[in-house]
Amino acid sequence: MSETPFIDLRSDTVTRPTPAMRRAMFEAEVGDDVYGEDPTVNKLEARAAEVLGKEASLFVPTGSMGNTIGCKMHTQHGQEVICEARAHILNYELSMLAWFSGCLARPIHADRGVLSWEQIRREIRPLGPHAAPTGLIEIENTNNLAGGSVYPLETIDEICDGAHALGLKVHMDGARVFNAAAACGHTVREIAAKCDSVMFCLSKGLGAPAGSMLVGTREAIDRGRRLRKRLGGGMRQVGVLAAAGLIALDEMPQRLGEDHANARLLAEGFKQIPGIDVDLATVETNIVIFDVSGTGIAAPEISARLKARGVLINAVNPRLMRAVTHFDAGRAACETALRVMGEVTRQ
Ligand code: TLP
Repeated sequence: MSETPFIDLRSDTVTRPTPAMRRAMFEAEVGDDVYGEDPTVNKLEARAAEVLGKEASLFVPTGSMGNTIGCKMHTQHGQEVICEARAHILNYELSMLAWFSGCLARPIHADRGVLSWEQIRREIRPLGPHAAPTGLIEIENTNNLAGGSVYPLETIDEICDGAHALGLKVHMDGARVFNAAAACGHTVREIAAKCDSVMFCLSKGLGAPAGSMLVGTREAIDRGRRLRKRLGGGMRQVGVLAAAGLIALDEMPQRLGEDHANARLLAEGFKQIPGIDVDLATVETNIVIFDVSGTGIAAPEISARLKARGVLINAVNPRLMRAVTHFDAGRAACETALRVMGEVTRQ
């Protein structure tokens, strides 16, 4: 396996498949998944549904496609989707919510990125002479750009109960729901229990080379399967990827605590560097969002200086940067990144 010369903290998407995944991919039994004949995909879909406690699941190439399908399957054109202001569906999916589902995002800013039912309830709109009706509530757990924050289980249940009482569905962007589970001490099954659909990524902290899952009722997933085909996501002999996904799902969640400990190490270390500020209370999982404005150096410039010394950390905007821990950047790599950060901000 070739080694990257960089310490790459840009995202947990950069993880490379483990030797066990590569072996499983090599040996995978495959068939045409558009005909429902790929045994490894079928096994992965059954396993994901079981782990999340839902009737069915769908293997999709990316988290973005999973969210696109999840939003589309619960909504109609001309509706609004309530989400948090930093939501991935609003900020990082090329407006697919508008483009494909014909819906408008109704963003609400929440401290720490965790919406409460009370905040959501105030923004729910019935169809009127001026207002488009609310069609769906979307919650992101963990909330990526809020620093990987975690929804407490009671908050999720309260949001789902409130939404369901009004006839509304809840889709969870659970790209990192296994990180949420590791941090809050509940199972992903408990977290997903009341949500109508959950998308989660195999390709982030769980380490698969590609792929995400969308889980929900059999009826919703049957609809989702047709939407996936419309989007060009019918992938044929894709058991080669599902084989890695099965290992990601069953063997990788147990180690996410290490990533969380490394994120804390980074956050505490960054905080000691003059001019860098981190709210340690926001660091619950594997993401650290930190403010470099006190250094007097713009975040993209810091990013460039780090890169010149072999460390990759992206700027979110001129003040903020985001570091994400994962199994390809362990404790020693994080310690080096801290040292280099100290050096480049002193320059
Ligand atoms: N997030 C990526 C970037 O797109 C920002 C990252 O590096 O974190 N939901 C959430 C919460 C995500 O963080 C991401 C990816 C997705 C959905 C989309 O997943 P992919 O990249 O598989 O389409």
